Amino acid sequence: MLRVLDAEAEAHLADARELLATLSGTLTEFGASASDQAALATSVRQLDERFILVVVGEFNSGKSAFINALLGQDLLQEGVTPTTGQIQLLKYGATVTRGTGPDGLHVVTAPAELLRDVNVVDTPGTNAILREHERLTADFVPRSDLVVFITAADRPFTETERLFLTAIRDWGKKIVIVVNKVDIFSADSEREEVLAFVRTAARDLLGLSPDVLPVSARLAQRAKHGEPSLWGASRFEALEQYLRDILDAKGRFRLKVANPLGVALALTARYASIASERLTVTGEDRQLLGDIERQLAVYREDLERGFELRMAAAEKELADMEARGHRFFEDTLRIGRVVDLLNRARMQKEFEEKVVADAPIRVERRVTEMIDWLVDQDFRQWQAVTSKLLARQRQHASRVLGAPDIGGFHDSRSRLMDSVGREAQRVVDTYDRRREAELIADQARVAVAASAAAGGAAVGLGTVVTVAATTVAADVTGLLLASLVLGIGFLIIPARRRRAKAALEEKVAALRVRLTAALRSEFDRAREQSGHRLSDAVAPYARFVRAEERRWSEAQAALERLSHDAARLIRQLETGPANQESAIPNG
Ligand SMILES: Nc1nc2c(ncn2[C@@H]2O[C@H](COP(=O)(O)OP(=O)(O)OP(=O)(O)O)[C@@H](O)[C@H]2O)c(=O)[nH]1
Ligand SMILES: [Mg+2]
Repeated sequence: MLRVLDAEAEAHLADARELLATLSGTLTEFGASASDQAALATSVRQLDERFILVVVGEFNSGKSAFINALLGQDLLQEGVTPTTGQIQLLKYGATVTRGTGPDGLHVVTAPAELLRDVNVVDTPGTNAILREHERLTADFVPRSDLVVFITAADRPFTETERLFLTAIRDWGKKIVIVVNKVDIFSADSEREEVLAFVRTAARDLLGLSPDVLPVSARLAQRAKHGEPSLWGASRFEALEQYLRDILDAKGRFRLKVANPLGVALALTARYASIASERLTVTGEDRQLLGDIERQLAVYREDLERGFELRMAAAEKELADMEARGHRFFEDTLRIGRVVDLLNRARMQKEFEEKVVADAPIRVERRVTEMIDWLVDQDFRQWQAVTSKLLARQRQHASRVLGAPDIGGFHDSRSRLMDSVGREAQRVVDTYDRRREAELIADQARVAVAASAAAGGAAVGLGTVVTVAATTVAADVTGLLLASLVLGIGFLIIPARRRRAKAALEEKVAALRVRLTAALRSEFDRAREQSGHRLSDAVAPYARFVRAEERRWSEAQAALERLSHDAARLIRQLETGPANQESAIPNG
């Protein structure tokens, strides 16, 4: 059970426990891996357990020999080849016993003073051949309160040791480096050279300067077993003093509480980086959605401009017809042609041939072109959106390959993108431009005919134009006839001509208004529909991106707060109550 030294220490402990509980909740909420959650839970549980000092380092560096020397007993097997194959937990006992603990660890008990306050753990050495040994050790590190890292003076700081230190440094453990086997040096300068080398390497690797202590475990063992003269050369006195200093009740409290906080720091950093990776993804997704949105806006503008142009072409056909009408009236409505004028049927036929001519067909063709173009534009939009979605999916898929998918984010995201992309692709694949065009054309015809008061029947556009134009012919010729019959033709012909032209202008203008209005409203409707269909298609993806973005930025903020609090608590522990208050005796 962790000894609480005073009220302030108690407060720190309570703060730490609260923070750890909050972090645990946050990790659960964001789907942290089971092993990370277990690591946190273990480190919290450890607050109530005995202090654990773990000895790690490359095989043959003398870890077992170091522990034997420290405890003054030959408890552990030593050897020149990889020797320790299991985690060995050493704890206090009145006699030496060996057995297996409930968690499968080898447990050795011994009557050694140090073991009254501290459990010591010997670990299999790290090296490139026995990966399994290394994993056992790495897995055990989160459970420790203090890590004694042993490197051999004859092979100081090997590559494996560097890699191992890198792997464990994020757990935020206090690490002490021991350079063992310093008895191999014949000159002090050689030893100092190695120590300087190890200090620099450790600082480069850990970003801080851990304590580095030189010892000879072999000489210390011999000193404790009847050759006291070797004690000085073993340099063990300084090491034992160092351990006594940091492992008194205050020191143990500090390290104990700092330990789960270190784990908390490591986990908050890990998940903050996951959150920021998620936010990068959702940020890019949002950019893509913005791209699509902008593209749709440009598309709408293009449609608008294109519509105006195409509408102008249709109107030009009407204007041409009007111009032909003017010429016709100029040529026809004159005194010399009075006899012709009296033949109403002939006049009308001539008007239709010369003025109306192929205007209905041409207008109809223009409108058909317009609709085809509209449908084509719609199709292109689908293609563009689809290819954007597919490209994003490919780009992303290649990046997340093999990365752990915390909370199933990538999984559900790619499933969603898949279905959205597939749906868009399906639209593209089955897009029937002919049919789409016919639908719009039909509706346009109905609209034009209805506005032309043609009884709502779906007559062709050409028919509408024909009807309008021939009504002009009928009206004009009808008026003329009446005047001519009265015998005052020569007086009224110029006036009639003017009126005929005006009537034609009026009719054509009315026709133009009807045509434009009907086509405009049909066009607007088709455009809206196409826009909606496209945005509906990407809507689920957009919703997902918004929700995930919110979720992960909340996670990021929560983790940042927790990390900040953990760092503050660790600082307080370092400078806080344990330094001011009187120590309570060990027990
Ligand atoms: N010269 C010298 N040799 C030592 C010293 N300490 C240990 N050795 C020797 O180094 C070899 C390895 O020692 P161990 O204690 O078995 O090393 P270990 O780190 O536990 O090795 P593994 O269990 O295989 O990981 C043994 O032959 C020890 O006798 C020392 O201080 N000086
Ligand atoms: Mg060993």
